[in-house]
Amino acid sequence: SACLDKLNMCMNGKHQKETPGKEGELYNQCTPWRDNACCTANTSQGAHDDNSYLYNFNWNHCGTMSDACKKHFIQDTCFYECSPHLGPWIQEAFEDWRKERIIDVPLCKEDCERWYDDCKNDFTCKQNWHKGWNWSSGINKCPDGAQCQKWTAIFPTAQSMCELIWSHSYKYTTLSNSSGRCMQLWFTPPNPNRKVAEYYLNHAQ
Ligand code: FOL
Repeated sequence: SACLDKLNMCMNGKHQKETPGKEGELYNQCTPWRDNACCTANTSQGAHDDNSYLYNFNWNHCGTMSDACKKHFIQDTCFYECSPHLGPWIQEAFEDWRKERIIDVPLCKEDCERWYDDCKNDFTCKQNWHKGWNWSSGINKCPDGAQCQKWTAIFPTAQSMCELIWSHSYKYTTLSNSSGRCMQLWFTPPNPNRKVAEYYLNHAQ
């Protein structure tokens, strides 16, 4: 394979492109990545759909997810699928549906706190949304024994949500957007995350 540029690469997940590059028409919340993206236009569209073809994932597994909450999951999907600057946190995954995953990406406090705040009146039945669902209908439903509960009963803190929901894709930090030491889900171009990746690449984690 080509020489690996850890500051500009795509993870070998399920939908990411092989190499990052310009995309003319990314959809809605994914548009900030269009200058340099690991997602295609189709993937960016899918990021906005309920039960989308990406993972058939059902956000509404405990009643309809609020729009305020859902917008953060859409942004997380854009970040996960489109980011070309995750190199320092990419590791081998031992799952059937992807070869690589991200671990402990330092997430800016603002992004995690607002995400939690906008979801705290919603409901869910599980802490880890990667594993253990009932897929018998084709989309994920709560498995036997997992009751729908208030968000705050499942995730007592913003940190628990950000770290546990995608099995430690993210690490909670108390760093703010302006620190240049944490990754932002929400930004206006140019993508501020390249410099953050550069920093962590040069500083042992
Ligand atoms: N966002 C972030 N930030 N990190 C991620 O790792 C991530 N992953 C997804 C979406 N956004 C993300 C993908 N989500 C299954 C469930 C969720 C999912 C992908 C796949 C799923 O099929 N779960 C099965 C187990 C599959 C297996 O591990 O073999 C299950 O038991 O529910």
